[in-house]
Amino acid sequence: MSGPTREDERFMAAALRLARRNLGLTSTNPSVGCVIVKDDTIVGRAVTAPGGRPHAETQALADAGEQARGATAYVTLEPCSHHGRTPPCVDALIASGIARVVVCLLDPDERVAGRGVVMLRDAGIDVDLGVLRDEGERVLEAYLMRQRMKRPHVTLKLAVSADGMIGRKGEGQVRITGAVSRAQVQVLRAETDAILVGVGTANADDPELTVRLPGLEARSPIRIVLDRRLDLAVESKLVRSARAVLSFAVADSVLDAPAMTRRSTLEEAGVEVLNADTIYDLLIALASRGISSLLVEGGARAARQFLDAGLVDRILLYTGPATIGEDGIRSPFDRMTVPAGFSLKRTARYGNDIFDDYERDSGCSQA
Ligand code: AOF
Ligand code: ZN
Repeated sequence: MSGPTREDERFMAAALRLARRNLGLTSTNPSVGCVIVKDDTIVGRAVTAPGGRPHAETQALADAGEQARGATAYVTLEPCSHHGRTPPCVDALIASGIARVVVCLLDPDERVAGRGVVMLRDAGIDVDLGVLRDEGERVLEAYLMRQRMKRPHVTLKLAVSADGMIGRKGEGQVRITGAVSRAQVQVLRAETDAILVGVGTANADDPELTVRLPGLEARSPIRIVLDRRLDLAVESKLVRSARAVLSFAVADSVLDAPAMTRRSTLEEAGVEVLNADTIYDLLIALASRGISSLLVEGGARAARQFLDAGLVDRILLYTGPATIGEDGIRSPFDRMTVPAGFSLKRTARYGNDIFDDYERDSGCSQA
């Protein structure tokens, strides 16, 4: 048999579906999906385990057992060829007697980068590449961004009222969107490595930034506060829970004496303080800590800083039905004034809210 078929797309779609399951749980490793198919039937399947190991292929092979002999493996990322913390998946595939491997994307990791495919072919295994590549790029966008650009993939999420406000001055959290949108955001949080808010929002809203959908609580991401002078309130929920959920405050590299004192207080409470003078520096620091995806949740100033730096890859805009009026805090943009360089990919209705998903145009990629 040679060349990918419609059947291949079906099984790769299944592997991509599996890969989505552990997004946000496997960093620094990508979440990879693998299905093993014999006589048009799935006989083994797996996704990269939480924490990143074992890899998908070895688990799927174990699932398939003897049935792997002569079968086809569908993997969303090129199988690894390196001895990392686990032996190479390529060796396991060869040893299993697999006849063919269908790969969605090559692995840009310099330890792999095409070697996995070469080794499989050298062992006499048929390999097909690039099946459902566009969808694969989407599922693995965070991993690919960190590998290629050495920074995390950045999603900006904004909830805006019908009159373009993100909150009310002097007030804590204002409900702008309905229950369906809010549940969506919880899933988004669960699938991301880290969430960021500005210190203004942190102190005004006192958010927890955890995942509160029953069953997904354990998937709460790392929390980050952009806080140049370390004004984060020590009694905030974020600081009080810092020992349970890893939390960073991002400060200027040069601080005056009072800020240094606040730094010690925050550190004693379990908050890690990162120094970064620009958004780009921050992203590089986060990538070096293995963070591949970052969700920026506001407020207006933090959103603006990321947009001004040209470091937003995707915008998720939720527009609620109510108006806030004169005492509102204006959003950096609304549906009518989305920044240049972004294209609408999808619009949906969630209850009374409108959801718009924008992606940065390729070619506008910066830093
Ligand atoms: C696979 N299957 O399911 C995943 C892969 O630190 P290690 O040894 O776990 O290696 C991490 C690298 O392995 C990672 O950068 C990426 O190249 C690959 N991830 N490979 O064959 C998998 N998650
Ligand atoms: Zn592997």
